[in-house]
Amino acid sequence: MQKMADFLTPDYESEYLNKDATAKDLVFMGGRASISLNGNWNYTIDPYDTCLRQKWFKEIYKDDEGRTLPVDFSFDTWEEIELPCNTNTVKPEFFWYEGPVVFSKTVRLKETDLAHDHICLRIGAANYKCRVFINGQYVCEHFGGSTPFMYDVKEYLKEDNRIVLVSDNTRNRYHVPTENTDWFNYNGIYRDIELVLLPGDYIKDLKIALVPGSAFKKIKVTVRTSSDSGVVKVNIPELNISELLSVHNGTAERELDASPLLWSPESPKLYDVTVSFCEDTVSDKVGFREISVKGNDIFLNGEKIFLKGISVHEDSDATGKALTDEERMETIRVAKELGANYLRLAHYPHHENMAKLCDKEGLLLWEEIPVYWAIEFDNPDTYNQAENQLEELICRDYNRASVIIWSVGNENPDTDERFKFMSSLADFAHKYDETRPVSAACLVDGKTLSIKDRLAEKLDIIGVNEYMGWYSPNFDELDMLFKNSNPLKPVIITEFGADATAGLHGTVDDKGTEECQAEIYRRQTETIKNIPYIKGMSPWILFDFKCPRRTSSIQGFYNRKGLITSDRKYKKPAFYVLQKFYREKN
Ligand code: GCB
Repeated sequence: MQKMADFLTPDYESEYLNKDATAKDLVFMGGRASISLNGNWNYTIDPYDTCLRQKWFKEIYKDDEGRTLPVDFSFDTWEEIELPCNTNTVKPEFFWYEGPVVFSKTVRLKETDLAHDHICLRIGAANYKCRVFINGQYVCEHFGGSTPFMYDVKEYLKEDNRIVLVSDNTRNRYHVPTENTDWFNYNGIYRDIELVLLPGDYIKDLKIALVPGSAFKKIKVTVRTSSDSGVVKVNIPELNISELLSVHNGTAERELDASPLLWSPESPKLYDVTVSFCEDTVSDKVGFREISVKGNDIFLNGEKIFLKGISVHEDSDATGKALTDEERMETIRVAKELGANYLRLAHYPHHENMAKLCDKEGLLLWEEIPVYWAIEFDNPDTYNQAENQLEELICRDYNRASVIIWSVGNENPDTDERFKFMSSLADFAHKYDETRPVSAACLVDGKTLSIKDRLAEKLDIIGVNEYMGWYSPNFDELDMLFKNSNPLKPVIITEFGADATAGLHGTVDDKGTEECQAEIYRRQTETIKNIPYIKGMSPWILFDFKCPRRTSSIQGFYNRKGLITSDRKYKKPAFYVLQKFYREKN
């Protein structure tokens, strides 16, 4: 009967929409014990969402009278897949697959594991919706394809467990991002999966940073705890800091006197920080630096800085979005070879290790949430998804010195609904993090050919995407754009660029050739260098990347605006034009 009912219930999804894992469920991760669930899982694509419709996770193999029923799944004999990964990259026939994928794993836990008061499932990222089932029960869902989620699953666990995950990358108008993007919508569970073991009283969150305007002499520590009161111990041995802070209403907060060596790209000094509360201890490696904005300038540690950057997607021919640390290090190395001190991580939160590696290697970062192009700005649910992703991102990366700017979106139409939506996000970012400027990559105002966007009043730094010489063929408009503008805040040219197919040659006027791309970089940099209010740039983009919208015979489903080919092997001539510009900028 149950199987009869499932296809008679069109609204099968509604019962899974009531238990969201949100930013409020995230727990600080540094130095924590956990059980990795990476590795082999059984899986199937499930194009008709039958796992949710028929409730496969309940594993009903017999009817009430003990007779064997036919089933449409076989958790333990499905093919194996090694998670994390993008399902699209494991088989050529899955490349264009968009829809639910079901993963199953049996997990044996020791008595000592189960003795922990809290056991949280943490998934670094699953695109876009992910539903979790443990031992036949629905546990939670998460919306948002690039931020981590966590949920206390202790009550569902026993010694032998079956965990079923359903991730679904079906694009949807009301999601963030929406249906239409200029990048590939990879499927699957593509960042780490783990069970995090926590004691009864534990540290929920640790934020630590230099106090803005304290002449680099004060460090503010904020610790949120699971219980209302108690004492938190903060240790930074290299700074001779060992302090006890009392917890009131679940928060301990203090400004500590200190004179740390300041973190910068030239000297990325990190300090070991340890915080304890009851039986719980967490740790982090933290750099102390101040990023600020005044007039048209950006300051790092009180000194004016020009952000010599390049934009990057999280995409690789080999691994899709499930990049390895080696690939991330390669990106950092190549950016440094380019002469960059800064990366724009476009257009969504990249893996948390990227910011950790940039902390260590000394690169500044712009981090962004995928409020991209025209999304449903008038939909409160869409807003909640965007704000939750922003909170998850800030919560994850607050302690990363490399991260200097939060971006609340990219190229959005200047409508009233969008103004309200993105103003609220900017206000949220300011409230949640008082130490970092907020920005967004805005469109040029086509009517006045100037930098003019109502959102600018809510931003500390104005990002501008302009494609003079490419989408706007008249290059002379670039001069006019800058002459027509008088921004009262620093401007970063968050994008300019041009496609170039490696090996395609012609004159500088032949679109798509290496020569044309190099010429556009030459003219752009020549113009930008004379504009006093431009304080940084992140041209589009370091590597060619996969993109379903790009179907011409020379694109072949790739956006070819990279300075380097997607296999990361060939540097186009524009790479060297930008390298020369950045070297001379010193
Ligand atoms: C843009 C977008 C970026 C695209 C790029 C392009 O303005 O922000 O996501 O990939 O242009 O190549 O058209």
